[in-house]
Amino acid sequence: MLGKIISFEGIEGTGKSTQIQYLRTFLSSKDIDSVTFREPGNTYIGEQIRHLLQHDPDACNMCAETELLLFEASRAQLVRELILPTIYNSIWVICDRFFDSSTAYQGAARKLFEKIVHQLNHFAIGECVPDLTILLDIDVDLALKRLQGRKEQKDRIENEPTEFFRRVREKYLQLAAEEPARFFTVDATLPVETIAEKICTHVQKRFAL
Ligand code: Z5A
Repeated sequence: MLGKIISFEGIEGTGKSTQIQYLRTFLSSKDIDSVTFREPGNTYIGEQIRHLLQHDPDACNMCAETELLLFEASRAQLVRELILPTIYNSIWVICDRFFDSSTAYQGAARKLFEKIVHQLNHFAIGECVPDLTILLDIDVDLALKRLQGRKEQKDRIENEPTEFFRRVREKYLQLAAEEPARFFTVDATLPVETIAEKICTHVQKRFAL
């Protein structure tokens, strides 16, 4: 049987990485092997693109169209090099962001033409649509506050104004409302363990584990 694909989405600092760890522990308790992939990245090509997109100071003049195409290029490589072989091996894939990020960040926040973003997303992923997408939702100011203590320097996208992240959040909520069968939205202001319990209970029911 094919492994499932579960993606996590949300603005920065919503707790995606934290919750992915809890979900993998839960899956493991059900004897399900899983791997996590983060976007952009994982493949050699994807990691080079990640550096260009986020950390290369010489790429700070990147235009929105280039940004979108680079995210899609990293995604196309990830799907074919790692995600498909993994699910064909009956291993579940947990994606720390996937194509909904491009819809929210490049489509809604950068205001690129939505139809083009949609077409490029589908060109990059092919048939590889997640079985479930978990949206961790939080007020933008609260999420930014959580990240204030971080030591690392802010990357190119993190330096965008608060309004940019408000548009991202709004788009995510709209996507979740439009596709209730795929999305499960959780209030990310709850305590870590409560969120994990909600997610694991949903996954257990959704996939009859
Ligand atoms: N991007 C894009 O524009 N288009 C695309 O198509 C794709 C991505 C795929 C990737 O960022 C950037 O690329 C991202 C979107 C853009 N840019 N922005 N902004 P990344 O991979 O470097 O990081 P991230 O995905 O945005 O997430 P993150 O910074 O790693 O945060 P997180 O994983 O959601 O949260 P966390 O690390 O688990 O938790 C953050 C902190 O909150 C930490 O101190 C936790 O201990 C704390 N935390 C977690 N949960 C809680 C609860 N429940 N209560 C209190 N505190 C909590």
